[in-house]
Amino acid sequence: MNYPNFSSDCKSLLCKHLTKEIFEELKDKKSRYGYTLNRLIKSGLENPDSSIGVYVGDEESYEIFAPLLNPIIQEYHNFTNNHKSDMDPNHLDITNPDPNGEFILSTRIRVGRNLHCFPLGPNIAQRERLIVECMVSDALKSLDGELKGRYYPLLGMDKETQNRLIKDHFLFKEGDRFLESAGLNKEWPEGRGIFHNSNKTFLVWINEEDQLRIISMQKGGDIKEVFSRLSKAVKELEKSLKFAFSQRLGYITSCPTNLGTAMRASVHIKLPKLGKDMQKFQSITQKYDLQIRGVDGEHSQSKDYIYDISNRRRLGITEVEAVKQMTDGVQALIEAEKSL
Ligand code: ADP
Ligand code: ILO
Repeated sequence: MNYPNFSSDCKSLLCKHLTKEIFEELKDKKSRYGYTLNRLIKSGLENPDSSIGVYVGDEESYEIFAPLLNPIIQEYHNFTNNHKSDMDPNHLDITNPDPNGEFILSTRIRVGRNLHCFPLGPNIAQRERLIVECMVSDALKSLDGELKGRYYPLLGMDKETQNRLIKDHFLFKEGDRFLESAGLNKEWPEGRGIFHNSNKTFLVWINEEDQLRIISMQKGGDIKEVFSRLSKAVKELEKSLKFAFSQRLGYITSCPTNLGTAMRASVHIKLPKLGKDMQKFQSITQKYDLQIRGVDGEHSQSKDYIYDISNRRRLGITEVEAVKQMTDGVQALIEAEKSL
């Protein structure tokens, strides 16, 4: 493998941080599960419009390829060391930023998790993926009360049901080209699926970008209630599943942007006036370190001035702090919208 030919307009953190020296240092390294530099950077090379450009195949690769990954982690999270966790909803001092339901359509908080002792999705074998599906769907059977639900494998799900779940924002999309290049779509749809309770306020995606995406969501802006449900569910699942975690990087995920809390707390919010003044809009999101996504998730466009607003940073910040920061930012956006 030769040093890649990055185009001059490449903006990914991969092309910024993969110097010739680092490339030479890492090009022949391999993790115990067989992950290589070639595979680490494949998605970024095949998708030159990537913003990050790497997917990690196992926990050990975060150490082996640290000369490339650490600067990427540092730049994305502004932090590299010693994750702190706090998922105690009693520590979350917030109120609903939109009590009259004028702006916030829905709230969703998810965390990514992967099982200890397994390679991550980009490097998992077909059989191992099936074992993960079995272990996680079994663990989910023990949930009761509000969290009680059923697992629906993607294999065998009819297209109409699948498309409706995607359209209603409950299920992951199919055929993401970034994940495809990283090897995350291999043997699709086998081993993938969704668990949810009857009113779809608690959901778990199995074997998408991470082995678990644990999700709490509901209509409106009661962010604390959404967080409390998520916190309870994670605690329950930890009784039967051991998640990959390191003191330095927090919860281990296949994309370095998700390390640490692995949490993305978002609202879908309608902001027609701010949507016409992107400079003002972005000055507020930058101040609170928030990310603006389209209404159908990452790499989608906003429709009817509805935006997905979430915390950008996940490492070096606790879960409670991330949710608080998102809530404060959303409050500021609502005030700005009202003042226009
Ligand atoms: P993730 O959050 O898991 O990183 P995406 O950005 O692709 O991934 O979002 C996944 C799905 O969740 C998409 O359908 C998206 O529209 C939906 N979603 C995200 N935030 C909210 C929200 N606050 N309310 C309703 N749906 C949401
Ligand atoms: N690999 C894509 C997406 C990066 C961040 N999003 C995730 C983790 N889904 C890119 O480099 O733009």
